[in-house]
Amino acid sequence: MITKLVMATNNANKLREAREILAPLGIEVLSQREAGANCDPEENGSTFAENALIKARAVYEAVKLPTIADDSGLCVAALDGRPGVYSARYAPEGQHCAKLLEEMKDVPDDRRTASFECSIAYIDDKEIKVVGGGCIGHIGYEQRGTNGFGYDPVFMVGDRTMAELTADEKNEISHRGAALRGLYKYLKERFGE
Ligand code: ITT
Repeated sequence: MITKLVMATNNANKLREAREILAPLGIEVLSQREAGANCDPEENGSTFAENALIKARAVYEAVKLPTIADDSGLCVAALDGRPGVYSARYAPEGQHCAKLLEEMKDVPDDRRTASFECSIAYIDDKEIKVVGGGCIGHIGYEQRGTNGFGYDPVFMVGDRTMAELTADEKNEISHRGAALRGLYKYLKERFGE
């Protein structure tokens, strides 16, 4: 079984969550910086999978070690799936939740469904694999909680926001947790125990 992966990301929260989820499975995650890469390729794909591949390829070419990349975002039904692949670019830093709440202010309870989506691309010297995960919830009316990052304070699962969950609770149900567990299954099938 593989024991080390490089993660192609500049997002420290994604890196932390990937480490929390993969460490108990015996996989150490190095940041791209720790692996000696400094990449920030243009994410011009039209799907999460395409963008994950763009990021994974860029870092793999630099480090030539098994590499993963996460592309993820929030899809809101009432907004026809926006912000989707534009989730990071939806608003200036720190203003994403406020902008979303403003856009959703007249949307009634039964039309506030949303999902977090995540694609993880894996590349090594022989194979490329993309796995995905999703998490369904709804958009609240105010920001609540201080855990997590990004849209977590407005994304409700049941009666709590994702930012009110502990790290373990989030990882158990999150889009990223689901995708990384899919990656682990693939790696196990390929490399054995
Ligand atoms: P890298 O491309 O360097 O990995 P990024 O933050 O730019 O980092 P993305 O392009 O994949 O990542 O954008 C994803 C955005 O979607 C991210 O900035 C968050 O705003 C949001 N997002 C993704 N996963 C999330 C999560 O678990 N909780 C809250 N928001 C999330």
